Amino acid sequence: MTTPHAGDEAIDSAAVQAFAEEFGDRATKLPPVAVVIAAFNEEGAIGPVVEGLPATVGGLAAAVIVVSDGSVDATGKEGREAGALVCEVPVNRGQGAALRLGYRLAREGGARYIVTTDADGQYNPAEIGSLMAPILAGQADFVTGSRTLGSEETKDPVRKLGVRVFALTISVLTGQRISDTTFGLRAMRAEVTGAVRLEQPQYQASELLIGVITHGYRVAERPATIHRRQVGKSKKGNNAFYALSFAKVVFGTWWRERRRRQRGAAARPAGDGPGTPGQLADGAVAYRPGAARARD
Ligand SMILES: Nc1nc2c(ncn2[C@@H]2O[C@H](COP(=O)(O)OP(=O)(O)OP(=O)(O)O)[C@@H](O)[C@H]2O)c(=O)[nH]1
Ligand SMILES: [Mg+2]
Repeated sequence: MTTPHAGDEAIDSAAVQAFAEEFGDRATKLPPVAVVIAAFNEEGAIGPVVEGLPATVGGLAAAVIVVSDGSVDATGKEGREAGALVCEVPVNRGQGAALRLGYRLAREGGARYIVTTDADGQYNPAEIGSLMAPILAGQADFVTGSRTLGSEETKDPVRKLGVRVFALTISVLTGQRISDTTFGLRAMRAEVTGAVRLEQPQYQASELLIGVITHGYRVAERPATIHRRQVGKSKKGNNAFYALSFAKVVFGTWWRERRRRQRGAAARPAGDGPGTPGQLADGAVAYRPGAARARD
């Protein structure tokens, strides 16, 4: 249940319509996999990223959807020239709002699976296959890459500590062991993005993750790599601001989802409990879907 606010809904609907008008069947008859990228002023970076994505994932054809909101450079042009379907939103709302719109375009266009990556070239497209594998094998609904299980180039100790602290916090709050909560390379069944409540305009990563876990979807992690940004600038803000904003989303979402589940439990017959953990091959952890998947 993605829930944009009233003004957002008008912006999203106009963008969806313009997207369909520009790309016709390419937008409305998507292949099974849609790679969704939020991009803001990523000229020089977005082209090579789109060109570097695989045409097929696990034997399934893939299309690329770039959502650029309020970019003032050639992000949109460069994305189109590289072969992406570009949705341009006139106002800048943030990465979370852009991803939410990208998920909607993917679902409404008929994609069955969604992969996310960033426009800044920090992720390795060759790792998409390993993230999709548990989903295609029917073992998971949502798979996130993990730098803790894989590797990272940053030397920033604050960032490194932050990744671990937030991983521990979300693991404790949700009961799902997770080692990286902000990794931008992810794969999921498309329906997951329509079931989880997504309101955060900017820092959506933990809202999506906590929502997916608390809905009882099967979550897994795979080792993955994060490189340093080579082109352009980070949009994240300084570490302290980011950490505070992120913490607010983590606790706010956890509390909201806890209340949703309590309301759901009160309305459900006994014995209809939450998901239970299971173990996947390669040490990845998955949760089995349970009645916690109840929609609100
Ligand atoms: N459409 C859109 N995309 C955004 C916005 N802010 C960030 N992004 C995109 O989100 C992705 C991640 O942004 P980054 O600034 O690289 O943030 P990050 O990777 O979390 O942080 P760094 O490690 O500092 O790079 C990139 O593809 C950005 O272009 C936004 O307001 N709108
Ligand atoms: Mg980045």
